[in-house]
Amino acid sequence: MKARPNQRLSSQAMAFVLAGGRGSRLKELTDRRAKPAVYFGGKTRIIDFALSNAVNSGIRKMAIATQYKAHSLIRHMQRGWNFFRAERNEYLDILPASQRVDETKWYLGTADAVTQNIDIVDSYGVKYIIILAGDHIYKMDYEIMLMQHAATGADVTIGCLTVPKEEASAFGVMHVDSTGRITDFLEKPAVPPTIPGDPANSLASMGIYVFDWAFLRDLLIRDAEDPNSSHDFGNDIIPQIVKHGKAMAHRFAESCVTSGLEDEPYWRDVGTIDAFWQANIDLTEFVPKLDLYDNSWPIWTYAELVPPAKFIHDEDGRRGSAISSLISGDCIVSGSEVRNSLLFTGGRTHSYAALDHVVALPYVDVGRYADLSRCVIDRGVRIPEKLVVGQDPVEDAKWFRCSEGGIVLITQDMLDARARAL
Ligand code: ADQ
Ligand code: ADP
Repeated sequence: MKARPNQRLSSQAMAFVLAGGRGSRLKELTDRRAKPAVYFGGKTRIIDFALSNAVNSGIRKMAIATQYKAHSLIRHMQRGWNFFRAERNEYLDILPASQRVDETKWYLGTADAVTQNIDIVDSYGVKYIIILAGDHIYKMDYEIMLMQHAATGADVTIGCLTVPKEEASAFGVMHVDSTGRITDFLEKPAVPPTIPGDPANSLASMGIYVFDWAFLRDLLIRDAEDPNSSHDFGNDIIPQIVKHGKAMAHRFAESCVTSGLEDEPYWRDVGTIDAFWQANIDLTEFVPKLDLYDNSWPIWTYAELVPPAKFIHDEDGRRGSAISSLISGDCIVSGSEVRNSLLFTGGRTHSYAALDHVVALPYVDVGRYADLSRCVIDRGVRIPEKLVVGQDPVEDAKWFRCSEGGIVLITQDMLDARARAL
């Protein structure tokens, strides 16, 4: 592609979104949908954050690699992300595993997901490729990362952030020199090295990578022939470049300051029930760290055309309100008290019900006198009258899934089993 002066680098870049992982730590929430398709924040899904970041950064070419339980994700993409126009040189391709090769095979690893689609990426004619995970909650301007990549002439530029040492084993952990060059990279080390001079923290990879496509293309072709490779970015591709090439770190905290998007860097892998619940509840804070109301950086999604949320009082005329809560369209809060909670689209709460610190996914119906706290309720669940959750951990554990952090996950299957047993 011929670059014109003053052109944003994002117009010469594509985003390749990895959305194929199982996300098994979200338990029953990912029984029927892939983690990127899980609902988050009242009306969006997790993948909307990475895709919105890309669109808001000016990227108009995207590919999304899916494999595990992709139906819900693909349906969401078709409904909400269908505004790319080929006649304006905009593309969004959904790339399910085993569509592109002769033999039936899954994507072996994250790098293989790109390798199997080299011809599609070629067809976009881009100079840069940015690899993203479809399962993180954050706001980030990728143009700033592209500019750093182009300015330093790096082989790869990796988004990174500071994490407490105790959590660092879940990440790729790196050392950088004073110029920001990565001198060492360990994928998910059992004993994570810490930042020199900061023994409590490690520098972790966000799993976001910028490459020149020509460079990555060559590397992937060689990697595909390597019998010792697991064809994964974190395990194979990145360590190899750190050793033999030039890998640079792009610090998320600095990027936030430059872009002005967030006062305090906010990035979450909502990979467990506890983390998922907490990140949703974070949004109910007086001033949440993640601002969903910033019109300059909208989180795009598929939104159903629904009537406004409605609040009506009970027979005594007393209850019927929500406070410190996010209430989506088509919700009816009827004679109940909702606090510090999220009701996603189509939620119904009936008289004398009380909800506190509850994350209720779309079309949840809470029966009269139910008393729920610190729980996540799956889509479409009908909570029976008088159900009490969040007060007696032993009772909760009899019927529902209780997380390490004491959050209760409720699905319809669990409620049906309970109804049969009682
Ligand atoms: P993980 O998140 O553990 O570590 P991985 O499980 O490979 O890495 O998932 C990365 C992304 O790829 C996820 O969005 C997942 O859904 C998707 N994915 C996984 N397997 C796939 C496959 N076979 N085909 C298509 N998509 C797939 C990575 C890096 C670490 C880094 C963390 C940050 O390896 O170095 O610290 O991300 O979260
Ligand atoms: P979504 O996550 O797309 O909003 P659901 O939670 O309703 O929708 O369903 C997720 C996926 O599981 C969809 O692909 C849907 O077709 C499928 N599904 C929904 N309900 C059931 C069910 N009771 N049994 C099996 N599959 C289902």
